[in-house]
Amino acid sequence: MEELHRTHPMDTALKRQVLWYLYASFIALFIGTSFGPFQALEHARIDLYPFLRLNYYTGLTVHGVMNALVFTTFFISGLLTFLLVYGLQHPLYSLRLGWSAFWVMVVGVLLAAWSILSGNASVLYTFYAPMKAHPAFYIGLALVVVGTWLLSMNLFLTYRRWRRLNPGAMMPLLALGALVTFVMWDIASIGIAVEVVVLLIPFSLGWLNGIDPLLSRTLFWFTGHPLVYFWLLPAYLSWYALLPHQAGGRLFSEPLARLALLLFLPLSVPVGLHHQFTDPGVPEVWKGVHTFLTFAVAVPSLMTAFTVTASLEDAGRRRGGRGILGWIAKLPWGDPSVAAQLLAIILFAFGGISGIINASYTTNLLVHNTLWVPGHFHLTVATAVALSFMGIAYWLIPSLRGRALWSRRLGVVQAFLWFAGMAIMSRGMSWAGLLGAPRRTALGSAPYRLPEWNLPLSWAAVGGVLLGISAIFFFLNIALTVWRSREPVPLEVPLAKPRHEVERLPWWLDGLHPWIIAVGALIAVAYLPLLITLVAHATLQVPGVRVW
Ligand code: HAS
Repeated sequence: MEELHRTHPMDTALKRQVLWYLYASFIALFIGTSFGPFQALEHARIDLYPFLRLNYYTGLTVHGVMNALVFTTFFISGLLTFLLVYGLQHPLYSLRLGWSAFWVMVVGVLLAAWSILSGNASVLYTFYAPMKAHPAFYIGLALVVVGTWLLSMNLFLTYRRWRRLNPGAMMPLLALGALVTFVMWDIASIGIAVEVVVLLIPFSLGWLNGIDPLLSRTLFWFTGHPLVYFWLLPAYLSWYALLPHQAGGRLFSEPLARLALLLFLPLSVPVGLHHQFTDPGVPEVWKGVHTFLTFAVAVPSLMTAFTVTASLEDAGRRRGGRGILGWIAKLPWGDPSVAAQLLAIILFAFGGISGIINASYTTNLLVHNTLWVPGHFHLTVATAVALSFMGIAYWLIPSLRGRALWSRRLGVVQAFLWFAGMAIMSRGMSWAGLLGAPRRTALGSAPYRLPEWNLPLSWAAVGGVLLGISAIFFFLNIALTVWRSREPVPLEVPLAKPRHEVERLPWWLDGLHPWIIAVGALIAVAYLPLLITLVAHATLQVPGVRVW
């Protein structure tokens, strides 16, 4: 029997703070996912938006902002605070700073939500200029970013104090994963901070005559692509450091896990131009450099596919699995936390492959701005990330509250339903995209709608409804765990042991400094010349538009 790792004997105060981050994330997810079935049904010509007195584009903005930006950010902030403190076995530097970050983010979200729901910011979650939203939308999003910076400061200060007390000690894997995620995010978010503070807020307040759409999009994607790894890395950390133990096995290789996580630091950032292949005004050479680097950033994910599968195979064989694939059936599929994460991993294989298709310049021209792209990102952020986070919530919320999950069976059903719904919906979207159906469009009422889109769009609608039911099961289970569950459980963190204990590591696998220098160098080579040219030629003259 593996030793169960008990948390640092500190704080109910820390637990409360982490729980509030998680609760806030679930409120955002609840609002965001509620709009999902409306989106999918609209595509099948069942438009329920008039009943809400909203339109498709407002609904899509709420859906994208609440799910992709707010749910993820709050969940990651809570989870990584907890994992860093647990990993270091060292108290958080400042609970007050943690709460300040929380409230700054909450105020930001309320401002952005008000501007969207009042019909003043239906600009979708990418808020491309020259669309012009109410200033409250941009100020709100800026506050959310400031909140993440405060939170990362707290994590870095915690680490620094631990390091002073433990000179020479190896940085635990959980802490390494948490710090890599936030260092990468802090560097990446500079792009969006400059875009919002220097361009969009003055633009929306009428202080600028107009905007330069190319400069603003380029700054957006400087942050926009690494953002997807900000979402993904906490899920990877769970797949590497926790899931193997939950499944009954060990981490296949800790050095390989560290190398994969660290590689994301330099490789995540200088790839944003793969979202701008069709933008005139970006020279081909930079698109080529970013294509190369996009293929490079798939490498740590391919390493993850290998290491995580090997760890799970170890678990399945220790549980009596035989033959080439017999170990898969022996994994504990009846554990909702494990089932959710395994299903997330399986669908991520398809999400990753579709990402590589997107990254190829010639095939990107075929799929860009079509429904293929939402087909891709519902397998990545809405499955690999969101379903993994649900799986993590199934052990973390009971552990933090000291009360058992209300229903394990409902959790397993919910995970399978999410898997099925997403597989069907994403297949429908990708199929329609290949037939030319555009994304970000109310297709139900589009006059150019082609008859051959009907079948795939009805697949998307069926998948969307299954996802809606799965979401209801998830929220029900969590709400009943919080309000009704009485069975006591101890705080246990399912930390996986490596197959081979690591006593010493090369210095470059035990610290972030060389990797931070590498990210600076890569940005200087792959982004700086383009950004300097765009700034030098910026013409802030395109007037704002309100297309909704
Ligand atoms: Fe992406 C667009 C390229 C990964 C999210 N992506 C998007 C957008 C989002 C998004 C939200 O190059 C839309 C943005 C918008 O609104 O315009 N993406 C990639 C590439 C990867 C990739 C190359 N994307 C992600 C992840 C996301 C995400 C991760 C969220 C978390 N993406 C693109 C491109 C576009 C794009 C273009 C622009 C498209 C356009 O034209 O607009 C790679 O990082 C993927 C690497 C992953 C793999 C898979 C590894 C597999 C694993 C599991 C294996 C499982 C096994 C089974 C073996 C190579 C780890 C195990 C067995 C068991 C029993 C469990």
